[in-house]
Amino acid sequence: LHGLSQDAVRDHAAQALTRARSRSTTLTDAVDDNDLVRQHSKLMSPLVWDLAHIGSQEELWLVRDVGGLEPMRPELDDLYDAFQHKRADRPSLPLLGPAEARAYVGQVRAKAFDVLERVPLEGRRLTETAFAFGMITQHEQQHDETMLATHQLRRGEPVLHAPAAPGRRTGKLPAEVLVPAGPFVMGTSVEPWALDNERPAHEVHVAAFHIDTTPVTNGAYLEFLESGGYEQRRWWSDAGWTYRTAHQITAPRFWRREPGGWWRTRFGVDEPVPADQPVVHVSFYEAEAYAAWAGKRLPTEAEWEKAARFDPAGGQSRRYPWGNEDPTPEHANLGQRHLSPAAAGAYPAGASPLGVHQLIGDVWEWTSSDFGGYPGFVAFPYREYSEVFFGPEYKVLRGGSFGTDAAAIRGTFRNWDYPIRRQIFAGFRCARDGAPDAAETR
Ligand code: AVJ
Ligand code: FE
Repeated sequence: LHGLSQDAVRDHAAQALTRARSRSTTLTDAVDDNDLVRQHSKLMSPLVWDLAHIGSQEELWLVRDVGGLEPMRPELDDLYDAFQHKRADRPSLPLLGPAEARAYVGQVRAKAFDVLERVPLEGRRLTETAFAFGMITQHEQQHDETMLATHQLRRGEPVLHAPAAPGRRTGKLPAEVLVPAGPFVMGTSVEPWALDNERPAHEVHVAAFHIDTTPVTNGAYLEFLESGGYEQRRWWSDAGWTYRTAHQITAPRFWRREPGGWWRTRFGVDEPVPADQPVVHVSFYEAEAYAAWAGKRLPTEAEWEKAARFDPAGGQSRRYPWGNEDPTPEHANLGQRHLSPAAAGAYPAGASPLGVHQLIGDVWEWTSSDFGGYPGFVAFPYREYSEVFFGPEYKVLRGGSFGTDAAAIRGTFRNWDYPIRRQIFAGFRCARDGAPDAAETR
């Protein structure tokens, strides 16, 4: 960051914001005004709420905080504060209509660009300003993934279109990879756009473990399902069994059994469940049950990050499995370029040095870890970003999905959700303990 000219920093920030806005526009222009204001699921906000909320956060952090400008629409602060109103209650608020919301986000963006033009980008101001613009870019991209999940819950004809995700581009891969015991550096203190919960960098000792080379595919998951996995109590945790019984969960969300086999609905398209793609729309509890059935377990968050970042050659932690360069379309299925996960083995260029594939992109991966702060955690810029969610109710997900933009994912990025959630683009991979090393157990 400090090696770049001020103009380069401004250009990068402006381009990232523009890319996020083009995504928000695609997602909100794809449907008519009725669909924009409607609540497609109690789990989600109306799309028009997400849109104006994106603008409201941008006004708060870029226009008022960084720019020091007067509030544009102070009466909107409460309406679009996610902590004031539950998602289920948002449709009954006096929200901006579609045309007003579009005008508002456009006005905010124009002011944010004025701020970016004139704010001095030197010393500490450089780091702080670059972070604020990065935070708002990621915030918009995160809501774009949320809006994509709303599209998946919407009924009706397909309105989003994209080329099919690639098939396998490797030979047959080994089922698992061994990650050797030893320390690695988890988290980051230097990544400019890293959020508070990814900080600081700290050394973690991880015992040897095996991890699946790819996320668990639909084909593998179907073996669990067809063998009666959903009916057999022994694979499920107590909480998982209570959940699957109370909600009568018998398959991943959006799947249905037809005489000829399993079908799914994906953004309005009905299609046979593709055996070679990672399973998506499963809860943490289903992931946990599958892993038990397979004689394995879910990876801890530290194991997942070591698999994704550890380079045995230098012992250093990489930004991404493939190295330090930002993701390209060859590395990972990100950015809503495809509207589904890609086949296992579709991204050989994105594999880690140890040979673990598709850690970034395709599906968010459930880990066994509760969401919490790293040693030395400091809430920034506000406790409500992550600290208020720390605790056992939330499980950590890693790696991003086909719906996540490259700007909002990296090896250190941490997502979290309730273990019952299935509308997010979540799948998983399994792990198991490695043989204890003689030198380790002495
Ligand atoms: C990190 C995805 C859990 O959507 O609740 C959006 C991101 N924070 N606006 C969420 C977020 C504030 C957050 N997740
Ligand atoms: Fe938000």
